Amino acid sequence: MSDPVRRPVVAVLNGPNLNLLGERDPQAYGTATLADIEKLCLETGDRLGLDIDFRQTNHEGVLVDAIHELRRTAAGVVINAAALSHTSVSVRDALAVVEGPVVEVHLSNIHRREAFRHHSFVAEVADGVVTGCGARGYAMAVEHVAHLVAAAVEEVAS
Ligand code: DHK
Repeated sequence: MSDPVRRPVVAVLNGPNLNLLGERDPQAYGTATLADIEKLCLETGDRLGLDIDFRQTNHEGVLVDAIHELRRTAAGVVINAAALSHTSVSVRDALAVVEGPVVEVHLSNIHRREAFRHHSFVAEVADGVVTGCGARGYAMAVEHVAHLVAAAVEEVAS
């Protein structure tokens, strides 16, 4: 029996309160649940030949630990740190040591909302930011990570 071919893993990390998507402020966040978004990411990953490691936590330290765990093994990271995007230097510093590309995603357009949401510590260390595209933004972020990973592989090969 041959070994199954291992596909690159893209981590999709979600911060506080995103477990309540679907019921929480649908005007801002839409009606898709986190399970719907996970399904979308898995489908996008399948299409691109990637495995998706999809996680959510309400705890800053748990998010930092997850980033440390994945920093070398994940081909790239998509992250919606939610409220921690605007407050957490520790999440920012953890992301700074991730070896692969990092793409930040927000469901809502954070620049069209309250002033305290306009700055993101995550954006400072991200290779790209998708904001205001709703659940579809996650698929766009996974696609962009896949593009950056493929570009890096090509550069090494050339
Ligand atoms: C999600 C949250 O929970 C907010 O705290 C951020 C982000 C925006 C989003 O749009 O996905 O400000």
